Amino acid sequence: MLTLYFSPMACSLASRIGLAEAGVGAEYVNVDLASKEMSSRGSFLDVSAKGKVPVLRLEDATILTETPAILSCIADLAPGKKLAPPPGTGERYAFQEWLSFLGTELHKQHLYPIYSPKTDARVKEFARSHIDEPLRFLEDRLEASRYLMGDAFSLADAYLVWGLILAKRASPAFDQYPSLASYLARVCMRPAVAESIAVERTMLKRP
Ligand SMILES: N[C@@H](CCC(=O)N[C@@H](CS)C(=O)NCC(=O)O)C(=O)O
Repeated sequence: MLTLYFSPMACSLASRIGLAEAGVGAEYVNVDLASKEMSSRGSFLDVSAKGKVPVLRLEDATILTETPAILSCIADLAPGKKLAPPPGTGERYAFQEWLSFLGTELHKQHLYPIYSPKTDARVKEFARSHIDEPLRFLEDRLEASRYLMGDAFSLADAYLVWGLILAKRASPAFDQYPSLASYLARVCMRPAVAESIAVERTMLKRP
């Protein structure tokens, strides 16, 4: 059985969506990111010295970190679902291109500093006031294309949908991006996406 280490509504949501879209069962372990503790399961740092979610533990006990690697792995576990282009094809490099863009240009440059308790106010403000750059690029792409990879949903979209949920809250200018807004609404209607978001939102509401 796979294990996904996650924190509710953190970037690990993309991996939960990936597993749900792939129809791959997993055990889910909730990590407290502040203390790095997992309730009654010890220190998360013993699972991954990086101390960041997501972590995917594979059947053979291999520990996989980094969202682009985890999403690629999940897609390859269920090739029939076509959640990523086959390895070794030119399209697969385009898929990796999107995962890298989302990870470096949107997630780590903007969403992470905006939402992390570790960043100070000036850094947060800089990240917030410059988030329109990647959002504009994504808006142009999704004005021309139904999904990041074209006509078909891929796990790059699983990463983007998480990013847009957070970006929508962070950017006062989000309503300037009609294609992103309609893409977000459309992708959130996919049953696997809707269910994954609902599960994690419920956890946040618990006392
Ligand atoms: N490079 C990692 C980044 C993962 C990451 O930043 N995770 C955040 C949650 S969105 C985290 O665990 N933060 C806790 C911390 O930084 O201590 C990836 O692509 O998965």
